[in-house]
Amino acid sequence: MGRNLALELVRVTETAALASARYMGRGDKNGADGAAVEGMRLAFQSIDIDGEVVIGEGELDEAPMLYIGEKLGTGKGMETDIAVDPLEGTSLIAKGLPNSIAVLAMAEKGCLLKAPDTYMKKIVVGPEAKGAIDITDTVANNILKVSKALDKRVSEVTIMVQDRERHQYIIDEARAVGARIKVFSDGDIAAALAACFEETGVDIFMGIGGAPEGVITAAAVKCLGGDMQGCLNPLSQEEINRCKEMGFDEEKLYKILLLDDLAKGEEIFFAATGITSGDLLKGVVYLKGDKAKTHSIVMRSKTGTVRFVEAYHRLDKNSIMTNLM
Ligand code: VTB
Ligand code: MG
Ligand code: MG
Repeated sequence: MGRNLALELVRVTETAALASARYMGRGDKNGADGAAVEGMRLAFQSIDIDGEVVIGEGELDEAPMLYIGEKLGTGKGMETDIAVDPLEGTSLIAKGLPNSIAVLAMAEKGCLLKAPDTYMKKIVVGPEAKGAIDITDTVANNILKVSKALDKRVSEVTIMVQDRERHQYIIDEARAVGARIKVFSDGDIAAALAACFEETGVDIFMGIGGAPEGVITAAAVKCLGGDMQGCLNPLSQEEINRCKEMGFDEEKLYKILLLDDLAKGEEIFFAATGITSGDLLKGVVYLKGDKAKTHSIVMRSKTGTVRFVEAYHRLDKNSIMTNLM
């Protein structure tokens, strides 16, 4: 039963990617996001799960689709928690920049952290550096420990950081120890994924981004055997209130979240499809004759299988796509 699910899920992210890729460079964030959300929701309808969105597009009153608490799937099958980001990187697609993806994670009911919509401080490394990170330690010490674990010179260790003022201290410390730095404008799930694959040349992802994105990232890291730590990082009183409303009281609010606090259990699934080409995934390409090509990753924690799926789609034969065009 569980075995088939991972491959089913990739059809969901493919559909979201195909729907939103049409908006590349058109300056229309909302149009791109809406198309991805609708594509994802339609594709979920035929999957045999009794799923519930735990991380989605907001509360019911904010979003008509893929809202937190929405039921997904046919209702037959495994009870699951689902975390979705149908278009991760709305400004990337709107501007025609790299690294936007359609992404989702699924686990057994109760196994994905119900994270508030606030910031989270995160650090991620791949399997070879598992155990070498400590979010409470300095940037420099983390780099030094990872360099040792990877048997690389510090000058060869590359850390990936989102281009934001709030990350200047990371850049300063990384420069001071002599590490390489790769900056990205948006999309920290894709950046964290890149850190889990040696061939991308990215060794550490670090920074403050969305907490919901942090949970989806954790699911991927679990599947890949990498390591991650997080800590909620609300930046305003309003965000602190939002955390409290979701059960993160004073004591829990600044607790260090280990991988299993973010995503736990036996069965974790992760699927992502590139929308615009990035470090790991190629973007959607439209081909002659009403066809399109997608590039995805799909993983299952129980077996540790990681698949890259290159798919050729006949858009004219896909009822969801013809409806969305
Ligand atoms: C983060 C990150 C996302 O937006 O949420 C970021 O996790 C928001 O940061 O991947 P700012 O508020 O500084 O823009 C993304 O990069 C894209 O949704
Ligand atoms: Mg999104
Ligand atoms: Mg996002």
